[in-house]
Amino acid sequence: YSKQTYQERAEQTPNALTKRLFSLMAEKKTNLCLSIDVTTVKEILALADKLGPYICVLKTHVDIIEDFTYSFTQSLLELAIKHNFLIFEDRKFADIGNTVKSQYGGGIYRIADWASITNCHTLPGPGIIDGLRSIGKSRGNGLLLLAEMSSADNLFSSEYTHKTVALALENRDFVFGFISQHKLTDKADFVYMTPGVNLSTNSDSLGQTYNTPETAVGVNGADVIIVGRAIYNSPDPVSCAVKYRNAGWNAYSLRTSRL
Ligand code: UP6
Repeated sequence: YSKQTYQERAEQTPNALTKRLFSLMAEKKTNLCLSIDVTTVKEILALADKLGPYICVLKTHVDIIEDFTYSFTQSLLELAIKHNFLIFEDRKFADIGNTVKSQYGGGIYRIADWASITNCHTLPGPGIIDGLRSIGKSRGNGLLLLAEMSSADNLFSSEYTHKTVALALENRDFVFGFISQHKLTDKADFVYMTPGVNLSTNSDSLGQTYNTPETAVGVNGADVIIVGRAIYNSPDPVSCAVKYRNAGWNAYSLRTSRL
């Protein structure tokens, strides 16, 4: 699949969410996901409105917002429609099926009602996927499995990653891809989203490690690059987002070129 274009994959996939994502990526010519890890509603909405035209996915950590109210999610959904991007709540669920059901569908956040994408760890076993599916599938949402992480000295082993891929293959009605550092299988057309992307530094002071868009997309086979601080901390987030969008798109164009 790494040589196929997003458009071709949109046409071939039976999964409606994958189809929607690849289609809008092809249409907007962007494989950039903005990780919007700022902590006030005002900042998030302003950035989402300005950067919306250049991104395919907006990734949130809703539990870091200081002044969260549920109406924020409705404003974000309006921007998602206006600019044609998907919303991904990076919740990294990690509990038993019965608990994640309540965490995903309920509480003050009601994540399943506004985020068409969320993710989970597979450490607890398949029950976590079943719990999330029981809330999300009927809403047309999809799940990404954490198969690898960007942080230094993480405890993900290759065996754990392989078992996570096997779980994804067994649950393709709801699992449509991975958070990973590499493309992991040719067996199905999954979406690979890769965090830890930065053009100007290799690491932060708390264990984050970074690759360039060229490495993530061109060498490691990512479909979507996830970029946070490099963009929202820059003095000019719009031109910075354009820079990452172009870098990600160029790497993809080279990867899929058949010349
Ligand atoms: N994230 C990672 N690495 C992973 C999984 N998720 O960095 O393996 C998330 C972080 C953050 C974003 O929670 O929201 O991706 C990366 O942000 P940054 O670009 O500012 O480092």
